[in-house]
Amino acid sequence: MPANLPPQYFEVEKKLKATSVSSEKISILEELLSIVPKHKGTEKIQAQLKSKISKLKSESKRKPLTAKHGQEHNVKKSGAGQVILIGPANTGKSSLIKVLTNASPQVSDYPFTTISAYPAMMRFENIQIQLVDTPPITPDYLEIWIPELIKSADVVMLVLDLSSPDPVRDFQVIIQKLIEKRIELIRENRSDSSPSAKYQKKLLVIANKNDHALSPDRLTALKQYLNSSHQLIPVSAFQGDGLDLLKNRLFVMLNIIRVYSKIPGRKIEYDNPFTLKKGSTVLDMAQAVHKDFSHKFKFARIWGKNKYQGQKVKRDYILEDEDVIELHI
Ligand SMILES: Nc1nc2c(ncn2[C@@H]2O[C@H](COP(=O)(O)OP(=O)(O)O)[C@@H](O)[C@H]2O)c(=O)[nH]1
Ligand SMILES: [Mg+2]
Repeated sequence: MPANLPPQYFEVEKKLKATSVSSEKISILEELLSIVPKHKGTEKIQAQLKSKISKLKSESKRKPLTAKHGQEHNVKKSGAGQVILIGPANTGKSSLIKVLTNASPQVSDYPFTTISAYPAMMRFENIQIQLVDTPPITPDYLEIWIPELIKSADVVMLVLDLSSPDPVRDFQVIIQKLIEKRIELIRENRSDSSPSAKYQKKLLVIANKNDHALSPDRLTALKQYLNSSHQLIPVSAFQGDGLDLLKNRLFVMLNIIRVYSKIPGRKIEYDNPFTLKKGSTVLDMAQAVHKDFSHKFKFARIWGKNKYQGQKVKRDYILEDEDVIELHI
């Protein structure tokens, strides 16, 4: 049976030859796979595309994933979670990274000052959260690797600018650009995705430059537009307003808990918690402490909120944020 590929397929295929960056190749191959009509005649092509994608993906996993001078834009994950900052040009993404972390990315009035992915660590209470700065997304330009970074991030922070004439329009442009890449930014994890979206990511909207003279009206318009469909926090990187709330929100959105390991006769290391997914059990904690502990585990004692202190618990006990666990093996 003939494959009958649409002309669009061959257009996209040309882009494949133009790049040597594996994350871009993966993205193009996925696009080709979505274009190929799904019938018997194209089964072989579909299988070839899928095998190329999985080969590239496993290769890129083996490589050291650091942001190298504009070549690979994969960022090695670090800390308790990864948050990617995206948005139009000059909204203050790099300025926010600067005030939230110890890093010093370049800040300027010119668009495209940030040209690569730039990771930096933000302290929240006793944990570190990774923030990743990115170049701007504009109506005509979206770096091919940004959607890839979004797909692997835990949370997306979209930074808007209250000194821009129309922040609502700015928001719509970014959402639309990502929908074209089949990425839907949502308030919380939802199962009812829109039919065209393949990837969903949790979104926090930040309205920066809340210090600007015209910001109140623009903030009102943005609030009305987003309504309850997205979480919005007004901030000012200049004045520091809203930054504590921002950090708290990110922590909640990462869906993690901090658990401390107690070893009899030793001090509890409150500044060095284990971070686990919400819903994790005592057994997950045992595994995090040492991979052999899950086999040897007998019982645990627990200290924390809303429980008998030192209570004996079994392996399937569900942990809460800031619980202290003494493992008995
Ligand atoms: N008024 C005001 N200006 C800001 C604020 N944050 C950043 N800017 C300015 O906005 C411009 C762009 O900032 P930058 O961080 O480079 O934006 P990016 O392109 O999104 O990374 C610079 O001139 C900053 O000084 C803020 O909170 N208030
Ligand atoms: Mg920047």
